Amino acid sequence: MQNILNAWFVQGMVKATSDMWLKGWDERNGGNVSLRLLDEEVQPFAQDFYREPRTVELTQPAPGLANCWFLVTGSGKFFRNVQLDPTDSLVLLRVSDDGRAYSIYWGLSNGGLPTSELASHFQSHSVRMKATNGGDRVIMHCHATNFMSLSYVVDLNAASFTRLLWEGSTECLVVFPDGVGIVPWMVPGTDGIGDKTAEQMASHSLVMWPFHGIFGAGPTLDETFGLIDTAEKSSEVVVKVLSMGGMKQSITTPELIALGERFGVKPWQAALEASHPHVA
Ligand code: 2HA
Ligand code: ZN
Repeated sequence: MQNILNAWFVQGMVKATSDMWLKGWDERNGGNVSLRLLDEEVQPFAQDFYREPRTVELTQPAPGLANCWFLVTGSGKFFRNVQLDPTDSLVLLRVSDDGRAYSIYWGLSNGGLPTSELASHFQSHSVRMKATNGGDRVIMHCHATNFMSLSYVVDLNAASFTRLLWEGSTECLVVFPDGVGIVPWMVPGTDGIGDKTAEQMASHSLVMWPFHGIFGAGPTLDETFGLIDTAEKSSEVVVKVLSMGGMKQSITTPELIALGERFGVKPWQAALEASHPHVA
């Protein structure tokens, strides 16, 4: 029998959170990650489950996630400490039959609850599961520094912001052809911001929370980390470019179209057509 600490999903979560900490995206208890798991993936570790799982009501029912398993970061836990004590920092939970509650099967060894952003995660999982035919299994939130910096200086318009990031690095259009959605500033940790985030997740794999951070969705921890890393890299380039006085030249619309054709992706039309005020 294998120890759950060696499971690919616990090891993967340790790596993702440690890398995110090292990137400087997750100060203190900033950030949260959830990974949807299949019954056959978790059952081999059932000997490590609590005999009497603790059950907690959801603030908002999630019928679309009934019986789904999730590995989630714990509320108030520091990403820099996940690698030191995964059993305290992470939680393996299962949504109930009726989608109104969840039960804690492993983790949070000193008590506590899953991330305060569970509403945003669950609502986004429901939407992304449908949008990708079950392909997306990860929701990741962090305070990516350059990405959130840009929210103070750009127009908070999803199409023009997407266009700006596509121009900030040639690979961006290929990595996130559906662009970046934006929600208004809202109080975090609420069902309301969860609703708005999930609404954007219907058509974008990335969502900006202005003056706060980013939400990303993807099929694996690696892919979702890479998605956010790519948006953050482009944001860093754009921050440097703006700091040096702005763009003198950039990738053109026909060049963006050619890029999409070469790599077989369909870029978000509104962003292709958008302009942004940053080219000199
Ligand atoms: O978990 O990042 O948005 C702390 C946060 C809240
Ligand atoms: Zn946050």
